[in-house]
Amino acid sequence: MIRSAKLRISKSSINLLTNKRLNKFLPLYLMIIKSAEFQVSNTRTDKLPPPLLPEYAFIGRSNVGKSSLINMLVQKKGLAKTSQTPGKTQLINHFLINENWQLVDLPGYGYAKTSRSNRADWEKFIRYYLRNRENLQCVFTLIDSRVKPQKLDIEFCSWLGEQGIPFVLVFTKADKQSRVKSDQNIALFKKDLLHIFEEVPPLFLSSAETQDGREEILNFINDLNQKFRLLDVTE
Ligand SMILES: Nc1nc2c(ncn2[C@@H]2O[C@H](COP(=O)(O)OP(=O)(O)OP(=O)(O)O)[C@@H](O)[C@H]2O)c(=O)[nH]1
Ligand SMILES: [Mg+2]
Repeated sequence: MIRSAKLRISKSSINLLTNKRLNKFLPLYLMIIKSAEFQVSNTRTDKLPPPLLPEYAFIGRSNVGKSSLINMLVQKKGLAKTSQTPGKTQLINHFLINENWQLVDLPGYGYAKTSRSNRADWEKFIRYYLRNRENLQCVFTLIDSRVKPQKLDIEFCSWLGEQGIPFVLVFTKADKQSRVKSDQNIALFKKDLLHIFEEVPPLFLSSAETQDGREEILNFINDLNQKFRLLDVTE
């Protein structure tokens, strides 16, 4: 049994962020995005930007909406390339936000048209990045809110937990069905995770269309940014 998603933030702040009732009493100041720039694309982990700024990686099945969510968060359409065809993002793409933190768009997993050896390469490369990136503060694991829990997603969360990699869940494309339907799928997903984890990580419901979830996700990132210390990296 994996204890928790081991977030490097205090438990109380997780509760505040995820408890809707308490949220009402939080001073809601939204992080302002002043700049969002493409930095670099990589197929190799030894060419990544130096690990000096807090970093957040977006991962999930092909087509789940990783690139769209990044664009929605920073309000810059076309910054991360999106496509109706799965498998668009093939590289590790770094974006510099407000000149003091980084978003990372990762290739999707479970892309059926990729050959088995390509998939194996993907696995090695991405898993190496996730395990070894010193400044990675949190992995945003995206799940399609329209579907029932998928084995691949659960296995991936389980692997993150085993590795002690901090992660949260973002259920995407909320605009595509009713809130009730999304909530049902989220509840099923939580139930499956509770077979593996003692508690579920923080989760968000989002839509790149309606911008739902933007405020909550940016507040969450802002909170972790405040806690980032370069010392953590060099220790
Ligand atoms: N209605 C709706 N469509 C979305 C949303 N998010 C993404 N899409 C659409 O879903 C498709 C895939 O979006 P992407 O952002 O490219 O997905 P991705 O996860 O980056 O895909 P890969 O890079 O191929 O792994 C595009 O046609 C998007 O317009 C959303 O919240 N609502
Ligand atoms: Mg993409």
